Amino acid sequence: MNTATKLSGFALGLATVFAGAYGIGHVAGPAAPAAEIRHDTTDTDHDSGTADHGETGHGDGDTGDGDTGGAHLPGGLLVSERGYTLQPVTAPAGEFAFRITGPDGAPVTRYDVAHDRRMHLIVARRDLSGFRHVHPELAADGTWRVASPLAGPGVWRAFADFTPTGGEPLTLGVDVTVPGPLAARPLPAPATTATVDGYTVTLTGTPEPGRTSRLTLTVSRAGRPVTDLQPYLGAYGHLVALRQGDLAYLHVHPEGTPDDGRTPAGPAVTFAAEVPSAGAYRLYLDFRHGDAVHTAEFTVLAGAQPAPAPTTAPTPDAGHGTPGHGHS
Ligand SMILES: [Cu+2]
Repeated sequence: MNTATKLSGFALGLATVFAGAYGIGHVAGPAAPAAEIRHDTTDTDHDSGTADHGETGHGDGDTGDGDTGGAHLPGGLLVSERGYTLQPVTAPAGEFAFRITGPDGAPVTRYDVAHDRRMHLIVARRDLSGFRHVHPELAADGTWRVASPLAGPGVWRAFADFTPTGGEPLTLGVDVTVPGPLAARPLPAPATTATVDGYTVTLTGTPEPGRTSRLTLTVSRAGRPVTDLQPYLGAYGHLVALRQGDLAYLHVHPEGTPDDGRTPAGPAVTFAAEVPSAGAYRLYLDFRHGDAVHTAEFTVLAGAQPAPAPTTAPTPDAGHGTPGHGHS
């Protein structure tokens, strides 16, 4: 694929977007805050080795050594990190429950609010279908409970994205199996347009491994730009990216906030995202409009692809109903 051409086209598109965005409000005071707000664990600078150095005092910012090696694990790959462990607990049918145990082995009961909530629970099947982002309730004993977001059989990855009080942001992940017939769901082919709930969302930009890339998502409905997006968890959009193969987790928040006096309420929401490697990713954009939260999904390919995408949707003439055709 001609990556250079794609990227330069992307850059042109962004220039237009930013010119428009900055034209709307006057930027007063100091330079706009660094736009990138991530609470994935790539920021936290803890290696995958011994997890006993919980107070190293790193701030939220990346220390910026810019390495592309394996020193920084993306979030969500570990069930236990820095002494904190994600433990699903038995729950009644229709409910999902878990605890986070801390370095002392006891369930954590104190959390900082991040993006309006103390706990963000994201789930997706291992095949990247079934994405949900929900907010459990904390019981006094440290158990988090929520109506189960696991919509049907499959092997699910559940990500707990949180900040323990006195600690640093952390995303832990655990597999949860829901028994039942397993349906093969190939990763949808890469696309720059998604439709959800009557909205059309267009993606501009391509993530580049190991560096920050701008991704702009533009929302329209019935052919008209949506310019009255509603704030959702303190932003006009939340973007989660999951890497195909291991479900490495990135959670990105957009440039600008609803109350900063310069960020328009759509139709475009721009994110600064960094993916940790080449590969296929599924992007999930949560946005709020009409008093409901909608999720638009995209498959994107980052970096040089070693081969055609490992799984793609069958082409329309690929033989509907041909058993065994799904091997890819
Ligand atoms: Cu959340």
